[in-house]
Amino acid sequence: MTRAGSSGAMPELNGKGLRIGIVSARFNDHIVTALRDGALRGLERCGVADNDIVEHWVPGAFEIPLAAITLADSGNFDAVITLGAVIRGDTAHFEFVAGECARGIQNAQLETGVPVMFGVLTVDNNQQAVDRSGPGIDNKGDEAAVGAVEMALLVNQIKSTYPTVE
Ligand code: INI
Repeated sequence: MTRAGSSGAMPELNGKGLRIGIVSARFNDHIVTALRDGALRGLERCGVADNDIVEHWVPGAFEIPLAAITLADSGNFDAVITLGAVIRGDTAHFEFVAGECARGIQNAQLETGVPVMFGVLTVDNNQQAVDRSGPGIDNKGDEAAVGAVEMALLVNQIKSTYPTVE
């Protein structure tokens, strides 16, 4: 039987014309810079133009949600990618920083209807962060970027297929 909609297979992603915002947290910037490089590689692979990418930095992961929801709410972006690294060994308030960051990012996409990707590492130690921010495909920034393109295309397709009924 043929049904409308997408299949479970990974779709061909053409990000040409998509406008993408990136919010990166400076805390643990040796890791976050590698996530950001991965995100840019992922976007380039998907055909997103350099000119269509806007980057903003915030002090730490706790500040990511406000910047992300402000970008998403502006109407200028098809998706927002958030990047950060919360490392348990570095902080006694890991649960608060990581939890509020994740909650705020989910809230940002649900409140605005714009995909906001969670490219924030929440790990026990520096080595786990290094392992997830490598120069190849093992990079959560790259993964978030490809996910941003997939979600932006999906949301745009759903909106154009099923325009809001007044
Ligand atoms: N911010 C991070 O992005 N990662 C961390 O590991 C971290 N630690 O360890 O505390 C961290 N803290 C700062 C926090 O995000 C805020 O910037 C700060 O509390 C000011 O609001």
